Amino acid sequence: MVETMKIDIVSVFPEYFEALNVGLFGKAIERGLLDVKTHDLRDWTHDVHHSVDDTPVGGGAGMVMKPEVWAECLDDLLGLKPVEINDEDNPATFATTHQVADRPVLIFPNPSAPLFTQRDATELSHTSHLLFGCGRYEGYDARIPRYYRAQGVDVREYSIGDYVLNGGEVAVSVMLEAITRLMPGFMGNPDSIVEESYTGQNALLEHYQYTKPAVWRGMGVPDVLTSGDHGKVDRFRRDEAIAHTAQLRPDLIQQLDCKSLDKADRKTLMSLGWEVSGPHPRKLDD
Ligand code: 6GU
Repeated sequence: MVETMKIDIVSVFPEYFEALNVGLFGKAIERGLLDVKTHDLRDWTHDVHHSVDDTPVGGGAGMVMKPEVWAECLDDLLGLKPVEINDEDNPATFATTHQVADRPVLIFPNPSAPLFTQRDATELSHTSHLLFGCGRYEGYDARIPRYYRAQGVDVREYSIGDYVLNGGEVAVSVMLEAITRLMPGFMGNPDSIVEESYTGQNALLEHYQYTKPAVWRGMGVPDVLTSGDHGKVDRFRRDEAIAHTAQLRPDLIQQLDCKSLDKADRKTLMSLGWEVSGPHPRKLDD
């Protein structure tokens, strides 16, 4: 028996998520691994204009999504009754607790929130019920995540990168894909997950990949890859991954645990100007 992950997505553009029916994600829905429901936030409005936003308190440009509409929607989806809460006990904060129990996780995409990483995706891939609330316009009333956190819901807010999108829909698609592909049984070949960039504690960017022909338009592939010596191939790829990462993402090298590096890893890093005798690698001044 497969364990189904329930996914609710609330948006003012639910049709955006029709694209989820294609590819591996669509297959996972067909196979019952995912139970995806999209909801139109405007279904929870009561006024003739179906308005979901209002002007910001304190002034300023743009519009902010209203708490009442969101709360009616989220109460329905979470099976909660409205309550008055003691506001002092519930400060505005980005939650940093990371514990997945068998309770729903409510996720709000937010460009001003902490970055969504592979670690978050891995953790959330074990959740049985994910609920995504897509904000539009300038964002949503900050009391919404605070309220549901106070109700015992595991509320997360995430940004997917340092750039601004018009709304949360694209960010939710990104997070959903990153999360669900890590579910047991999602991928045809689970091995392909293991070697990827950003996997595990010791994240490195991947080495270059080549396929046949060995010479294409005059361009060859590194000899070692056709040598048949698997040990040498592994070492070559590992060194290439370390070199790429050191060049493009020195922040990832700095996070490596030196104890997890073998002798050849250390030698490679030292040749690139890194010191590896402390707990984490440290770039020596050039
Ligand atoms: Cl999560 N939302 C929006 N609107 N823009 C973003 C983002 C999220 N992450 C990066 N840019």
